[in-house]
Amino acid sequence: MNTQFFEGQKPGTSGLRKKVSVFQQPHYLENFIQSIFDSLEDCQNKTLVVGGDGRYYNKTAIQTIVKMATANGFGRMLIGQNGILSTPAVSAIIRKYHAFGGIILSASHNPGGPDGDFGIKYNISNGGPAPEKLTEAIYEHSLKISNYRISETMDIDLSELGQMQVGEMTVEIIDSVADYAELMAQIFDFDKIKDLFQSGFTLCFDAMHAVTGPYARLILEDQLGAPSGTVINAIPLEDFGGGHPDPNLVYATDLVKKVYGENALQFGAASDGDGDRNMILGQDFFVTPSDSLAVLAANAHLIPAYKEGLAGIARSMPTSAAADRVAAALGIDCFETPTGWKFFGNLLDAGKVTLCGEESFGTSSNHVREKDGVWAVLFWLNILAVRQESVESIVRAHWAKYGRHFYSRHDYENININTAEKLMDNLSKTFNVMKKGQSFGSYLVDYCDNFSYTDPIDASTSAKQGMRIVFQEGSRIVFRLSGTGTNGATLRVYLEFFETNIAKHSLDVQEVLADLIVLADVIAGIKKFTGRDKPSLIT
Ligand code: VG1
Ligand code: CO
Repeated sequence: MNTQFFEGQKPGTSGLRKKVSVFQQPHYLENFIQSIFDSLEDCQNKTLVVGGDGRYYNKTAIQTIVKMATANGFGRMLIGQNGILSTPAVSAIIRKYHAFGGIILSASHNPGGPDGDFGIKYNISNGGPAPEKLTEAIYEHSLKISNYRISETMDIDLSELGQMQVGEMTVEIIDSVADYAELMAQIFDFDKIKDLFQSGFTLCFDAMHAVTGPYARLILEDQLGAPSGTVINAIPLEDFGGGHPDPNLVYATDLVKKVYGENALQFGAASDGDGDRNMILGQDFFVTPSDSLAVLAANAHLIPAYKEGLAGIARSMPTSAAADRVAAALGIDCFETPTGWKFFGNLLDAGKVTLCGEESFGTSSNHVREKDGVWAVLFWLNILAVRQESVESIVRAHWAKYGRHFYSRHDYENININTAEKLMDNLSKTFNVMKKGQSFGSYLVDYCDNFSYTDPIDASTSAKQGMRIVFQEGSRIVFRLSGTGTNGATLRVYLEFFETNIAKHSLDVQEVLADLIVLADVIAGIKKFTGRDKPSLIT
């Protein structure tokens, strides 16, 4: 068999992501699925959960996976109705039914449709993303695979709930939302949130034509009594309505219109393609994801499931240190991990942390092993229901108490891969000669390095996880290349400026960060290497 396209089957930050047309090449999907199965311990008679975000190719891929799972000896498959399961729902279902693992079909926030992206993630029995050791094994296997096992059974009906046999394997089509909704009701005070909605609180949830529509509709509108129409863009579409299902101020335009300006609603939220990200907005007010993690941590005692307190907090390295300050105040540990949810799994399993978060609009807790968009929205609503204050006043009070980490991420998308590598090489040379105390205007270098992580539980190490330069007094610039893009390379520049006296600064974050933005270019030569004089996306 021709092996020329196997070399591209290297999973990135979050599974394998490629253009749909790449997955449509003969044997491509099958090779990757077989590489997963072959890299696992024995799959005989085990249970496999499968679902996706509803994007183009989701159902086609599921039919292939069913035929391969039965040929590989799986005993049982649980599939979301119509192929729909959000990423956190897959995690919850794996855990609830003690499944062996799960396959999530999604390219997350990347656009979908025949010309868009498709992706595959494998999750292990704790419900979390496959750790690096396994993704490496899958990749290595995909380089040498020469055949795959598939049965010649008929396509199955994904639309009707119920059970059927495919060869020796039992397939159950399950409700996409029920198990997840049941878990949310165990965590949060649904009665309090109901009262909040009853009192006339105004809100909007933008599902961005992606997977969270059915989840948010059932939980917010049917169970908690939010007015019908609260959830917009609620039907998952194969091409996400032509949009970019990434919950930020640039892409969630329908939501932004409702929460800013005249007649602004009190609360707005959005989630991404596969339902693991969240954006939180108050009236005319944006909550940065890093601040959101810190606010959730500081208020966790108000939520039934966390009222006994938090074991610890973890955040990805580029995420601001706002959560660290809350952890210090609570007297609990705060762990700093590489980018990607898979690095939180061991800490959660070992009971070292309760809450985790990333600057890329991801937060979650030990209830699953993925980040969880709808959970984060319910967490905020539960806090609002208890505190009876606005989002803005809660965040401002938080800054007044802990100080504020002004934060922004600048993305330079679709740059030439060689150019990006040259820029990073050059940056590491610059870092090699950088000295502690060296000054850049008023910024004095504390240290700089290429972040390397040793897992505190299994001692596995992950090197080269991002170039960071940390200045005295806590300001920081981090540079790293994305592991999820499918067009060329994406350079991410993370900017952070810490201030205790928050009254001192203009509220325009980009203005506050202006010096650091210039410094990032001085240090990394972004303009010189890429020819770009501004980022393509600012969040
Ligand atoms: C990005 C984010 C990272 C996140 C990952 C998957 O990765 O930066 O924080 O975990 O996407 O999120 P990268 O390598 O492109 O920076 V999701 O919602 O796309 O599964
Ligand atoms: Co996602």
